[in-house]
Amino acid sequence: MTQATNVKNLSLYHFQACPFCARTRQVIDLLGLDIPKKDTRLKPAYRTELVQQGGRSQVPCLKIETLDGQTEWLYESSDIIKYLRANADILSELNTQTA
Ligand SMILES: N[C@@H](CCC(=O)N[C@@H](CS)C(=O)NCC(=O)O)C(=O)O
Repeated sequence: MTQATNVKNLSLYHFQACPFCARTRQVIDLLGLDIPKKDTRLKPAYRTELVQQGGRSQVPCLKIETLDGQTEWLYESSDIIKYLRANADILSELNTQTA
């Protein structure tokens, strides 16, 4: 798992009606994290990106880009939530980009 201190940018692939996405968005809000969200139903190009680069169309998926140019695609809401909760202090310092 990517060290939070090595994270450059995060984004969440999701869609509104997905309950697992809703749970993940709720935790992001509770933790006060500013993570750009990419709705794969509103913008099919995001779904294509997710499938081609992440390997699966399943949402939610957290895209983790690192300072050394690597990208990790973290699937499963429980794993995403666990990662965000464990690293919230460090991740809240991130200068996130707009989706
Ligand atoms: N166990 C997964 C379930 C996620 C899931 O079932 N997502 C659905 C939407 S609610 C999905 O992406 N379905 C489309 C697909 O798998 O391609 C989680 O907790 O994240």
